[in-house]
Amino acid sequence: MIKMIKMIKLFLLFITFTAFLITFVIGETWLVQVGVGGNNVFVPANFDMNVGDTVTYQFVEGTHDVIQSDTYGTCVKSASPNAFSSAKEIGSASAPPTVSWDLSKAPVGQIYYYCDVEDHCPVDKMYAMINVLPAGTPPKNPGVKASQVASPSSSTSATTSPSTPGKKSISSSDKQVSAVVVGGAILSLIGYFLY
Ligand SMILES: [Cu+2]
Repeated sequence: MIKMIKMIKLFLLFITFTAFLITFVIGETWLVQVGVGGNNVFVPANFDMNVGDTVTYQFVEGTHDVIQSDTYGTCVKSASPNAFSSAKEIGSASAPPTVSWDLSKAPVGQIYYYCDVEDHCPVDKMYAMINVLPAGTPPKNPGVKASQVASPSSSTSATTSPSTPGKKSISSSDKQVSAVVVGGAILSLIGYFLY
């Protein structure tokens, strides 16, 4: 009977630690599509995420880039020495190039960026923002999770519906999850022996 209770305790500890690690160690990856429908746009142009998350830009049409700015709607590169800027990417609906912006060290607050190709920013208002929330704060205006979007080869239009369940990419994210499960198990065992 005592063994049974210990087993249940161990299981609960395992669940707790795993949930904790998933929430705070693995950041989410958010997808922003660039040039959707041949327009000079970032989609979505405004969303909430948490500290530790990453944003992946998928260039689906036209030629664009991603340049960080210091204020919203300005077409001038940020003065920060670590300001983010991507190369100019040529969009493709069937095999879109992607650029990832690691915001794992971004402070809580708003991050602004724009496209500096031709007059996309001043004329077509090709600028956008990300609202970075503290870890654990649920986003009120969540973006599109990269894992929710079907792979480009299986989608028929350039505008992929965010609600499409899509295929999960079996790659580094799954390895990360298994690492977390192993970590959770180790921590649970430590907890088990401490009791
Ligand atoms: Cu552009």
